[in-house]
Amino acid sequence: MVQKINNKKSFSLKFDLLTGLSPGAISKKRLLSDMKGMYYDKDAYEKIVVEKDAVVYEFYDLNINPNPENLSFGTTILYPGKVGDEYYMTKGHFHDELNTAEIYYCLRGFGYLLMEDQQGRTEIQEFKPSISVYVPPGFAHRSINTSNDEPLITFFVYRADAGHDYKTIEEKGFRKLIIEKGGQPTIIDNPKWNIQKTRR
Ligand code: S6P
Ligand code: ZN
Repeated sequence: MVQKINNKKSFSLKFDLLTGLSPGAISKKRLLSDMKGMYYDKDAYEKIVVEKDAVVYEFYDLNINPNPENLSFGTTILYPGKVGDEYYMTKGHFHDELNTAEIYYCLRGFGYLLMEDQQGRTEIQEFKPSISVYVPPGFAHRSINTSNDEPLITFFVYRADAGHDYKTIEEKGFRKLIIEKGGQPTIIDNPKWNIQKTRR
């Protein structure tokens, strides 16, 4: 949406249960080329991005006034696919306002929400239709689609002034990854996790 949403007025917005898309808002798209450095298999990434710069996911970032009393919400549509043996995923981020939580609700598909705090504690919750997930304050979060053929569609709600810190994850990555091994989603230690750099 181009205009700031007036938080003194109610409004409603449709999100399609099958596609996750909203006819009333404009989604932000992240292509493979926007994901440089996020996948651990650099060679597989370089190869696939040249072949076809596919859309990995799209999501809504409504223009809600960023005040602590307001909430922002929308859907994320994470398409199925892999880079090497690593499933399509969102970039993942901490909130700038670190102590703000978030709620996800899975509308369609299968996957995981990977979470990690600054002390290195990892939390992983499974996504399947009708499951809601609470992201505690202070945890970076990344969605991962483990289906071969179905989009992972989630609805999210968070404090409108939370802000997004992408830099930390771009520089360090998550400590854990979820990859396909023997046909199954498998949690591994991130071989590229960068212990040298600290947040902020
Ligand atoms: C916002 C919330 C989601 C993500 C979206 C895309 O706090 O967690 O809307 O923005 O799933 O992921 P990312 O990591 O690219 O923002
Ligand atoms: Zn978030």
